[in-house]
Amino acid sequence: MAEGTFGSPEVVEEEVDILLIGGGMACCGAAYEAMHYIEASGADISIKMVDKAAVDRSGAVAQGLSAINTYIGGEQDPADYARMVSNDLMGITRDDLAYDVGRHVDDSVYLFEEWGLPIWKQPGDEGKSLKEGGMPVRSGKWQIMINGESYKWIVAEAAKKAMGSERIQERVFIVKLINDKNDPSRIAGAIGFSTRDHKVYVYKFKACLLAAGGCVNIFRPRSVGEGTGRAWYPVWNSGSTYSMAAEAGAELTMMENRFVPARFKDGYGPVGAWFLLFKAQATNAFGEVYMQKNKELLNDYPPYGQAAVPASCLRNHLMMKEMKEGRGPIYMDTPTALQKLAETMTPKEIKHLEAEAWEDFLDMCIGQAGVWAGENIEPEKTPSELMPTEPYLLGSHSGCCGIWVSGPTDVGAPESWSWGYRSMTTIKGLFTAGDGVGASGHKFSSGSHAEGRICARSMVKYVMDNKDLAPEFDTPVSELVEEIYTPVRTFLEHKDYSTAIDVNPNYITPRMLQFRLQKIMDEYVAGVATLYQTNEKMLEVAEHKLGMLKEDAKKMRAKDLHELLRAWENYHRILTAEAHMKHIQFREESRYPGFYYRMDKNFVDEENWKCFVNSTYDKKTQEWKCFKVEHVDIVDKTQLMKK
Ligand code: SFD
Ligand code: AMP
Repeated sequence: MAEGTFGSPEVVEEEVDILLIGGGMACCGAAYEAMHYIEASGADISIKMVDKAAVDRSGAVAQGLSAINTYIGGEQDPADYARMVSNDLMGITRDDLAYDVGRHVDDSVYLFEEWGLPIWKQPGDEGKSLKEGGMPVRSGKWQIMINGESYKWIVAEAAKKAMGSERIQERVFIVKLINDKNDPSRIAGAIGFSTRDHKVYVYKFKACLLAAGGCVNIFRPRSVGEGTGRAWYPVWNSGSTYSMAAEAGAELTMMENRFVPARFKDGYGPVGAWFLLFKAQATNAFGEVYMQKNKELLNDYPPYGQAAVPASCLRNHLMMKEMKEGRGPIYMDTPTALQKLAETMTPKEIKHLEAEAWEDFLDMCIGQAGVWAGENIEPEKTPSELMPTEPYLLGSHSGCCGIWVSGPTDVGAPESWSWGYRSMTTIKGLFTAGDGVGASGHKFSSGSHAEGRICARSMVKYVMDNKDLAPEFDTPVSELVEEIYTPVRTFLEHKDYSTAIDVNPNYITPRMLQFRLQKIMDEYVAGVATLYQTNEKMLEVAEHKLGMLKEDAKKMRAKDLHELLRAWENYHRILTAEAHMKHIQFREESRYPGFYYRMDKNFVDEENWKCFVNSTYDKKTQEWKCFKVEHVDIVDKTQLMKK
């Protein structure tokens, strides 16, 4: 085949047994574990990993992290963990999935330490690994502190060593999954393009792990103008997981859920270490602690408001009252927290403490340290502003949107929650993990890795059970290539119509289209513009405008490979945004006050809506179907919370 050109890419076709889409925490976990199982099985199973970026620094952990947020340890058990997850997500989670993560997650943390990740230890236990019984420094009940600037590098290295570099393909963006010609409910392949060379890659496989992270940048971000590009969650994760799964016919769940993190303003610095490790308090502009001042608001939301730690959305809800009633800005009172801790410290220890305050951000969110430096903020002297950010869609952090997957069979879950292979979606051969799995949040980095490992086992078993399977594509490759390169053709065909390359009646730039998507979501689907409020009528407008945006999206141009990437990211974002909007429309209550409010149904309705909302998408008719699925508590919640 001749070398590709911009208008005419080379098409590379490959066949493997298992494809891992994504190179983040979940896929790195899967890569490591799969190689063990493949070797142990003695079977000849081929596997490949494909990431749109470079695995060493891709995904949410790209900048590093300063805590591992899920480590069970000896003090509590997986059932406690499932209780916490459920409470934080207002009661609607899959206990079977959370419990399963809970009983596997510590093994991932042991591996991280074995691979060289420095984990803080209690005095006297410095030389002892967690596995040997070393006691970690816990910031909170579930979280442990790490020196994690190189966290992703370390986890990626283990995946690379296990797989071998020849099985890892970087800088290939997967655009579409391909269903099987003989069974539309089975997956047969995926297609994507290189973001460096003029090549389209087509993979045929028996099983696939789709773990391409959550969705960022569907809402207009708070950071605009000179701040554009800053976000809390990784900007590269653009809803590929949810949109590609939906187009393949997989059932989604809880797509109405979102995460609106309270963050240090402008730099998006996470707050966990400040609340939990440094014991700081957040206040309104007058120094009043809103968690105390407004605590009666929690009585509107039993039992989730009554827990020892009220749900994350409710903590936002209490903060937003102050903002709405004009008592902002909101501050993290860093000086008081550091002064209190310093009371019993030597000057050297105080210096160390102040260094840790900076390192928290230098390890995980460098931009926030930049904001501090740029604004002359010394955290021991100056409080920092907090702000609820624009919404993010994710299934692994403090949110739970995602794909409906098959759960474990040994924990007493309803039979309908399990269809044979753990972590398989409702499409045969298509698995997911991490941000991809719906209705089970709070897995974080470690739980996502563990879930990837769980998937690896299932996928190897699936491939071995389906040795004779011969996948066939339901669409000719030439048609798919043509579709993927449409933005390039549009550009080449029309570029000379005008003298300004960005101004042309025949096409729209991906950048402009993204602004339109963000404006629609921000103004009608409960973004920051309306303080996270929407209603039935606003959603109707959003529905109409998103429909028109979908039409115009076909006119996106790509003047180079970078824009081709941006165009398809936008396509994934639009479908994800549409799913989010449809689910909010369907759920006639406000399940997550502080994350979003349907002002026409501004209450939690336990009687009618303590259920999952699932959906399917028909890519031919472009229609969504939302429906209720019964929720069942598997872990006893009556003894919830106060402990
Ligand atoms: O401070 C395609 N997270 C935290 N977890 C913790 O354990 N501790 C913390 O301290 C955490 N905090 C935190 C966290 C994240 C971020 C961004 C910040 C702070 C600033 C959460 C975890 O990082 C998160 O839960 C996991 O990483 C989720 O894992 P996973 O595998 O589901 O997603 P990923 O790691 O982002 O990887 C996605 C991969 O997909 C690739 N990709 N590849 C091919 N084709 C496509 N179309 C693709 N689209 C995406 C990506 O390149 C990437 O490799 S704190 O806030 O609490
Ligand atoms: P964050 O930095 O907000 O992403 O949070 C990191 C971890 O700390 C997550 O497990 C959160 O659930 C937890 N967390 C953050 N803020 C609080 C808080 N005020 N109280 C209890 N847990 C918190």
